[in-house]
Amino acid sequence: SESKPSKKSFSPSQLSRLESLLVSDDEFDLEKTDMDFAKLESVLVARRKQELCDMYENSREHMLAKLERDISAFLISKGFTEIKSSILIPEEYIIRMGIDRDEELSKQIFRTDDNMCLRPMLAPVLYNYLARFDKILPDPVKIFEIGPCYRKESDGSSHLEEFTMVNFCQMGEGSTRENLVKLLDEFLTYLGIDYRIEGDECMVYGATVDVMHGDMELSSAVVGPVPMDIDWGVSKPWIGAGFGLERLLKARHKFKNIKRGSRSEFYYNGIYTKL
Ligand code: ATP
Ligand code: 9VF
Ligand code: MG
Repeated sequence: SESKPSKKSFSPSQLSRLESLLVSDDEFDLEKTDMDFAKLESVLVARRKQELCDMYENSREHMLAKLERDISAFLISKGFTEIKSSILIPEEYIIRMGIDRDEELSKQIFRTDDNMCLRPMLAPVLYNYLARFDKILPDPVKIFEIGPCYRKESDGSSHLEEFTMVNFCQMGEGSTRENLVKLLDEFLTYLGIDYRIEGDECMVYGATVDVMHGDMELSSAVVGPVPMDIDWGVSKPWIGAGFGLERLLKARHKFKNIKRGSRSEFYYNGIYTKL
């Protein structure tokens, strides 16, 4: 059998419009379809309107907010205490995390005035909580935070400059690699997301346990202690992991671009809103 010749070639602006409207469940292949632009656009617009109406009728939940609630409920059920700290943090915390001025991540920081910055990660304040709660709460101390983080990024489909991180950590008894891997498995099984674990290296922690979905990193997880603990007043073993929620949504919904699941005025639950 001969392959079907490509019948349609859309203009760049038509292609971009169709790609915005398309979701992963659609059966159309824009390179092979013999439908014309107007027909295809109207089919896709009708589907997306119907999906938004169904959401309005039935669930009314934003997928990013819902994922945050689900992750919170899971971690609370596992004995972790929920933290909400400020998104604006002292710039000094970046240096204390071992990220020197000439380091790549240091160049990605959104600095504000008064030596403050938008947090690029949750770890500094969680360190402070671990040090303080260790004097108050029984061992082990288990805490987590979920919220916006900011990094200047240049590369595309898996990076946002404004994203949502969950970082959970446990300090004290049971802070073993075995328990970390078990918790990661329970977490991803609960979320229904396929993953594999890989060893990696990063400048902040040294060796990391990376959680991958295809070639996308879902999480970097760490088994402490690490040398910088002493700068944060922490002196017990710990385990911790940081996941990007928009990457979890990208994996779960097979989004081509991470923007579909992010804070956005253009996409609602992965659906383009200019219909
Ligand atoms: P990458 O190497 O992919 O840029 P990273 O190793 O710098 O990521 P970490 O510092 O390990 O990222 O952050 C923990 C998690 O936060 C990542 O595994 C990822 O899920 C998420 N994350 C980090 N940066 C971004 C970003 N710019 N946009 C969306 N998610 C991000
Ligand atoms: C792993 C991702 C240093 C004892 C408070 C917990 C962790 C998370 C890595 C994150 C980061 N670390 N973006 O630490 O859980 O910090 O680079 Si704590
Ligand atoms: Mg990483």
